[in-house]
Amino acid sequence: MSEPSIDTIDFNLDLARQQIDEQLVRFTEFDADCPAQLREAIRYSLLSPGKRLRPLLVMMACEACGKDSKESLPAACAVEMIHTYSLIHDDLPSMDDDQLRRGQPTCHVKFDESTAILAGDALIPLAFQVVCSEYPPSIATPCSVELAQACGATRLVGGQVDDLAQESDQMGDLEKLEHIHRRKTGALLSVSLRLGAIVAAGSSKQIAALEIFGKNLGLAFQIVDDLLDCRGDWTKMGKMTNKDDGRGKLTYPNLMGVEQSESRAAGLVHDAVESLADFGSRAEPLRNLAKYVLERTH
Ligand code: GRG
Repeated sequence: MSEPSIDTIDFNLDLARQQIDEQLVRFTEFDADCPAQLREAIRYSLLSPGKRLRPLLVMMACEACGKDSKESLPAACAVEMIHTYSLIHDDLPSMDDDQLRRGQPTCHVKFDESTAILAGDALIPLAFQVVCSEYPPSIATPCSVELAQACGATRLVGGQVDDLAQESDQMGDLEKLEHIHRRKTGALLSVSLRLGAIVAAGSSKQIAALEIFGKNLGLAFQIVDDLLDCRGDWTKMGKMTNKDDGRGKLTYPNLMGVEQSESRAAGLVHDAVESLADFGSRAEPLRNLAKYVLERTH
């Protein structure tokens, strides 16, 4: 395959975010059997101004593997649905008990707790419905299996369980911290890349390279998240900051200090970018996104 010109790989972030949001609106129209408040709560959380990092990773991985990113929009939306459910549930009083998310009141504060739980619940089957109804079985089946694994008991949910347990235990080391993050944060970032590659029929070599990219990017993302929490400006973050320290949480800055955390994150992003060497210019958007993860302020 010939290398695309710089014009064809010029990934327009605003346009991609607009395409994602248009599809999220379309997928949450629901028929009259959906109670109005449930529909409102789902849309309130799903369409709120998040960074859309995971759907962008799906689209960029698809582009890197040689297909038009638009083809990966349903898979991209499915990952954002799972991510949004996890945020709604993470914010609940029984978990993180947060009042603010993406710059607005959390779902249970805006509506009520049972509506928030059920809005999160409804997003999970919706994600699989979208994948299975928008793709032929040859794509829908592997995407569904990958997504189910990433959000199941050994990964997203398992990571969350261990993270909650660790809060009351307060003993831990780097190995334990990374084991939690590889599942709680890393699983959805990694599966985003894999889904993009599956939609584009990427080779196993390409998928392996994206896997390394995702692992390094996931940890870097989490280190930056911890750093933003300890020095963050909540008006930029759109959620309360300085929460981790107050609860004696196991974080990178608490374990290795701010400076070492910063250089670890930079090293991981460097390694992530290196892993994409074989993709040529088609992976430029992914490289830029990795650099953004390091520099982000929210
Ligand atoms: C409830 C099963 C379950 C899991 C919750 C997502 C999660 C697991 C917890 C959120 C708490 C947290 C700080 C997680 C680590 C980093 C993270 C996932 C931040 C949120 O992702 P962003 O920054 O959010 O991409 P936006 O709002 O931009 O989409």
